Amino acid sequence: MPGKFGTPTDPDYALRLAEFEARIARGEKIEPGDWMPEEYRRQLVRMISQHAHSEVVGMLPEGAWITRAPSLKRKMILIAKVQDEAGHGQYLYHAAETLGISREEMLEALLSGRAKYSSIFNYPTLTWADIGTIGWLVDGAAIKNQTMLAQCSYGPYSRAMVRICAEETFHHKQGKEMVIAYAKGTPKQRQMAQDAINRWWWPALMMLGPHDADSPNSEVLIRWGVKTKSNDTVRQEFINEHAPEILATGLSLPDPELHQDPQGNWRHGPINWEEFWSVVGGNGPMNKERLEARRRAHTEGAWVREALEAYAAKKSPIPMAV
Ligand code: FAQ
Repeated sequence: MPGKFGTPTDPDYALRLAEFEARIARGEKIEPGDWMPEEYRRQLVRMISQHAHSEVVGMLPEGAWITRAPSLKRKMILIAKVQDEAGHGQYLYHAAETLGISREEMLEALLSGRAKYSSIFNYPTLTWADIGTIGWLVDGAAIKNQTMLAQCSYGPYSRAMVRICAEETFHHKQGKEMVIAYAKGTPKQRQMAQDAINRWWWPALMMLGPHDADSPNSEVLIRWGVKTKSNDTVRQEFINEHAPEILATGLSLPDPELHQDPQGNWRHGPINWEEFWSVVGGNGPMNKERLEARRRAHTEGAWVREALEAYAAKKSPIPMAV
C-alpha cells in the first residue's frame, strides 16, 4: 500500500523528515505505507525498476547459449541460472510496485527505451567461455553491490536482495568453477577463457557505476541508507577479491597498470568512461538487439497475459470489468 510521500512544501515536512531520518539512523526499515520523502520514493523506483529490467534483459546474453551448452550438466545449470534471473526480476518489480508504480508503467518505460538497465548486458556473448566469465565477473560484481543493498533502508528492497544474493552466490560459484576448469584445460579452452576475461573485465568494472565524483545520485542515496557504500568502494572490493583469484588461475587481466598497493588494494588503470556513457546512452554493441528481443517477447507473450486475465475473471466471484 503506497504511503504518504512528503515534499518540502508540506507544512510538517521538516518534522517528518527528521523523524524519518532518525528511524534510518536507528537501523529501522522503512516499510510500504510509512511516510517517506517523495524524493526517497522517486530514487527507489528509479533504482529498483532499473535493477528489475537488468535482471530480465540479463537473461538474454546467457539464454542465447542454452541450446549450445556443451554438456547436459552445463545446460541444466545454465537453464536454472537464467530462470533465477527471471525470478529476480519478479521480486524486484514487486518491490517497486509497493511504491505506487505499476508493472505496466515500468515495462512501458523499458520497451519505449526511456528506462535504463545495466550497461553490462549490452555486450555480446561470443563463445561458451563467456557464460562462465559472466558468472564469475558479472555475478561477482552484482553480489558485491547487492550484499551492500541487502542492508538498504527500504524493507521490500532489502528483503528481495537477501533472497537474490543467496541465488547469485550459486551463479558466481558455477562461473568460477567453469573458468578455472577451462584455464586448466586444453590450449583452445584456455585461449577461449582468456579471450572472455579480456572482453568482460572492463565492462564488469563499469557496471558498478561511474566514479563517485560523477555519481549524482550517491549523496542522497547514502544519506537515506539506500546505498551504504559508494560506487568506487564497491568496485574496489570487487577488484580486491577477483583480481588475485583470476591471476591465480594463470590467466591474465587486460590492465597493464593493475598492481597491489602497500595497503593491499589492487589498483586499476583508467576506465574508459566514454565507452560506458555511450553504452548507457543506447549505443553499445547490443543495445538495439536487446530492446528488440524484449519487445518481441512482450508482443508474442500477449496471449499469456490475456489467458491469465480470463482465468482470473472466471475464478473471481465478482464479475470483472472488461
Ligand atoms: N548501467 O548516480 P549514479 C545483475 C546510470 S544486476 C546503466 O552513480 P546510482 C544480475 C544511473 O542509473 C545488475 N546505467 O547512479 C545478473 C544514473 O542515471 P539516472 C544491475 C548506469 O543509481 C547477473 C547515472 O548513470 N544491478 O547483474 C549504470 O547511484 C548476470 C549516474 O550514476 C543493479 O541495478 C550502469 N552500470 O548508482 C543478471 C543494482 N551505472 O538513473 C543476469 C541496483 C550508473 O540518474 C546475469 N543499482 N548508471 O538517469 C545500483 O546499485 C545503482 O543504481 C548503481 C548506479 C550502482 C548501478
